[in-house]
Amino acid sequence: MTTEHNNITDGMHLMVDALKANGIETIFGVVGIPVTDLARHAQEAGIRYIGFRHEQSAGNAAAISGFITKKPGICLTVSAPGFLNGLTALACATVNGFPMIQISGSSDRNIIDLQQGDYEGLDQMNIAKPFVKAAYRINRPEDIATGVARAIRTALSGRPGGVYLDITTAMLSATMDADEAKKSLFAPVDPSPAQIPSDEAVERAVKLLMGAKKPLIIIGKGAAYSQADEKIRKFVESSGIPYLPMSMAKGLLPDDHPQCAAAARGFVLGNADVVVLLGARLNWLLSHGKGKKWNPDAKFIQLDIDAKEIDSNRPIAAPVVGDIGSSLCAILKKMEGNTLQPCKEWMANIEKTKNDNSAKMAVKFNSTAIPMNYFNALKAIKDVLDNNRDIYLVNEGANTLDNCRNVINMYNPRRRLDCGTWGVMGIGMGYSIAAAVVGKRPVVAIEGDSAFGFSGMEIETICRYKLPVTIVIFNNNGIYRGTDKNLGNGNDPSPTTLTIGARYDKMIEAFGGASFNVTTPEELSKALSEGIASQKPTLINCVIDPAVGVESGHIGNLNPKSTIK
Ligand code: ADP
Ligand code: TZD
Ligand code: MG
Repeated sequence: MTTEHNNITDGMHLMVDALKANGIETIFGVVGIPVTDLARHAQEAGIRYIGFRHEQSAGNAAAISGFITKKPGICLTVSAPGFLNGLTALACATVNGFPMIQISGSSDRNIIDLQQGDYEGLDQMNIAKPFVKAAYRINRPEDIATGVARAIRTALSGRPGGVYLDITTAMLSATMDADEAKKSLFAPVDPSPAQIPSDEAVERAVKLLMGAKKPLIIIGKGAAYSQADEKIRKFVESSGIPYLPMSMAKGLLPDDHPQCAAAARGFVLGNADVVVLLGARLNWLLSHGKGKKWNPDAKFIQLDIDAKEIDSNRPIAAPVVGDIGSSLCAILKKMEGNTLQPCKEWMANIEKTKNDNSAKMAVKFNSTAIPMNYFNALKAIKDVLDNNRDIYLVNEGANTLDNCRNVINMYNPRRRLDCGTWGVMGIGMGYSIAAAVVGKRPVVAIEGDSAFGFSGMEIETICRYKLPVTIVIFNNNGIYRGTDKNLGNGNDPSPTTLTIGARYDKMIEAFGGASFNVTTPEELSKALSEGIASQKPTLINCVIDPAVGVESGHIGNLNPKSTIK
């Protein structure tokens, strides 16, 4: 409800009313000039406001809440530095295809445009443009409803992404007749319309698929985002085709599904003759579909909402441009009555490879090494999480990321939240907070010690809002490992080295959270179980052998090494 005085309202109140009219339930942000009162009034109006310690984490929270809920996540920032701090997360949302709106207060246009030096003055809208789907500015309260509606439709439609919404200081305090203001409010109709693929495209795809001997489905986070879970399951199961989940698509079908080929990844990529891409880009995460990992003769069927994505890295034999739900519906219909028989030898070879690789993994799991390595530590976590399938898993780091992704099974859709397309560090605490707040379930964050440092101060936010987040820090004293030497003569630590033997668990004690320092799988298992069951902020410092990490984790091939020693 607008707080009305003499039947007058102002930009701030009307902004809140417009967000409410659009079903926005949560704002993530950091306040200051000129948006403090806006946050106050949002809270007053029943929108949940989560105040962070740094805008990047607030932005990350907004971005991932967009992925989880299929509604734009809202990040509120102050002008110039606050805006810029949030911008990394906004750019990241765009790159990942998560719907997010960064709403930022901005300084006096007249002063900015003449570069006369305003308090926190910056031409924010123009700076945001290259990083977002669109940037809009609202200059008058009369335009608030339209500005908010356009931001929402832009964030959600087609390939989702980041939108920047600039709200000027002058607009926030400008007044307007309250009745007119109320009348101006609206929510956009069908902001994310179904995109139906053409009949020819579907026909072409099904024809190619029916001729496949060694078919493979790759499920990406676009498919996870689309929430077409039942159709995806039906497509996979009725076709009998093996599938690979990309990282954030894990759990769309349970990772222990008999058709899951994750444990035979190299084999299936190297040998598949027809590959169906379901909301997954052929970007670096799939070696661009080229090189020694891939069968050079593979043909591709690509289901994507964004026509520009097709042929980006390899020619696509059968593009199906549409939303995943509509496209799969049409494909399933066309496949009715046709039985696809992936060749028996293909299925048997995948099974054999999976079994061989699982046996190798079991040997690693059985390691009794102390200090723990990644595998006996992750095995302890795996056993606990197999009994807590409902949780959100947040994960970042290098070795901590790659090994965790491979070891920990997911059983539910959109529950694995990680570094995503950019492999960015610093998403950990923002993602955890959003998962707890909008996902309304306990969260377990598995963090490299370096990765954690990028957003570590947000443990205060986690404690302040009493969120059910258990953070496990894989503490190996550094970036990739903790044993590197300074190549020079000085006494400084090497570039990859962090504090040896740091006790991250002590940090959360300052804010009233529970803390554990663990050195064995048994201690880790107990602490993690307790943390999850308590539903209270918990931080576990998990001591990992500083020598076992690999430089750059699984992407060492992308890391240029000096040739002159
Ligand atoms: P991953 O990293 O899991 O491989 P990507 O982020 O690279 O996944 O790819 C996701 C793809 O999904 C993007 O190309 C995006 O355009 C597409 N996409 C997003 N939402 C939908 C949707 N609802 N229907 C179809 N495709 C979608
Ligand atoms: N800065 C940002 C924003 N993103 C990045 N990805 C990096 C820097 C570079 N980087 C990685 O790619 S992984 C990583 C950094 C700094 C940290 C790895 O160390 P960790 O994990 O402690 O988190 P492991 O288990 O020690 O490998
Ligand atoms: Mg580390």
